[in-house]
Amino acid sequence: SAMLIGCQTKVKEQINFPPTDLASADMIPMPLEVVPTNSAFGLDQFTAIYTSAEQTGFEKVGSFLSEKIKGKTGLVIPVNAADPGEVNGVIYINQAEGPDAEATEAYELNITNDSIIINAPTAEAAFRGIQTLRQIIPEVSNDTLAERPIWPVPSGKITDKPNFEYRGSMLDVARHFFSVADVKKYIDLLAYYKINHLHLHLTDDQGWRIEIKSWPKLTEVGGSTEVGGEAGGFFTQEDYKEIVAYAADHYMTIVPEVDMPGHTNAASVSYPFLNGNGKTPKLYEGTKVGFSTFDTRKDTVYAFIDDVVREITEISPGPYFHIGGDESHVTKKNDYIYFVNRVEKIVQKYGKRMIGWDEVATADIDSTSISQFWASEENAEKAIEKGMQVILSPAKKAYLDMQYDTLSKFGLHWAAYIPVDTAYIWTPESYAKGIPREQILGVEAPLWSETISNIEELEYLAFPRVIGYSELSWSTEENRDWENYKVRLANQAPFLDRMNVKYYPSPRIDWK
Ligand code: TNX
Repeated sequence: SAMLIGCQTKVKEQINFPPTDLASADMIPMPLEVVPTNSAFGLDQFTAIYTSAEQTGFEKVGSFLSEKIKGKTGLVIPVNAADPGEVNGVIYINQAEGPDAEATEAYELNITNDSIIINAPTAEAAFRGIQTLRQIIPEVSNDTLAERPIWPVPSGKITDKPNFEYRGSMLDVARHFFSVADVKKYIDLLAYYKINHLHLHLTDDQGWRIEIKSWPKLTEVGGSTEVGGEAGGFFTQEDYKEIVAYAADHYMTIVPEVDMPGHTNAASVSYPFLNGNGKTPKLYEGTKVGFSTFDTRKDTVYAFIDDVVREITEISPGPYFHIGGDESHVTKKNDYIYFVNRVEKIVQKYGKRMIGWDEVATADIDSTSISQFWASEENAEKAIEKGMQVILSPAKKAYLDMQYDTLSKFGLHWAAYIPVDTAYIWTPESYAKGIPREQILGVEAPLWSETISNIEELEYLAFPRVIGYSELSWSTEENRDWENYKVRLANQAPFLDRMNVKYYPSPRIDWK
């Protein structure tokens, strides 16, 4: 429970708040249940935050909230202050068992005139809850209610939990490299919408972007260029750890991907024994796919992969390791199956669950491995038969690198044009006939980077569509509605502007 040591709460003054409606507040993703009570909590300079004890992680969540309130309102709100001075309203962030013992991200938010109480079983759940709170703090203060500015937070009760446990986006740092700062900015934005996984596509034909200490040429040589021929770049292991830690502070898991046996030209340029065709390939700056492969019948290739998986898993606390496995068009079918089976064992040896693009389900893999559906329903059905869980990333609906329309400055359109409504209007629960709800781990929106090379271009393709995928993965089917969503989306503009996000101003949205 919250501590209130030495806190002098003065008698609450009566403020006549204009009526509010919590149910129509601009929350994305839409919470499970919202019961408005039509009044408000007056957030102001006399508000204080109190949390459950520091060792539970709750105090850190309180500090995060305080920092974000400062960024939005300029208010400096103390956290667990023994002597906070005059206090006229409290935000409590409490550790409390919810009704659903299995829902580690479920929280309740109770907003009255006197207090805001967040009850959550874990700091992770509290973190999800404070994102909701951030979203319902008005963008501007009301300066007519009292002598001081007040941000009236609409009152009522929210009961919330995610529909899917895996809510993700992928960033391809291989075709074009993106800096640690870029990745952190993307994490900030995704976390605001309760996305909890960031999949990093770390290697491809055009570049190897993660330092492997036992194989230094991977980055020295294989990381030196990118699509278009500019200098590439790579994450040192220290950089990567910084990203992992930053993600953890946002209750987000990094999912590392090393794409193989195809998409491996950069690795084979660095160490030519890997491809087995006796030729030393050249660095590749184009955008074709499907021309490279590892030699799947050489033990030294698996020794190499063992080192790579070991070094990356050592600095990846999350449960997953993604082996790619897509578009291995020049690997013979039997070789591909043999390869995936062997690499799955290496991933498991290092204590991780393997994820692969949907083709991996053609191998004889374990039910604990995960198939990422992008194109083939046939492969998805194979995964389902094997009892595997599936992450939904259908290219026609969820690929962030698809152009919005024929006028889009960036992006491809091999799968579809995906305007903002098309991106939102589909049902993960029933998208593919053969994939039952129980075997869907979640939804991920991949951003491939053949056509984008900096954060502004990244933002143009990801925003606003990725905001919709957050709702598709967090909110229940009955709580999702395009007409309702598009109004809430329009009202994200002040936040996106404040965060300096160069989103695509889709003409289908009446931006605020
Ligand atoms: C297909 S989707 C790919 C990527 C490309 C992408 C471009 C998948 C598993 N492979 O190699 O970047 O299309 O949209």
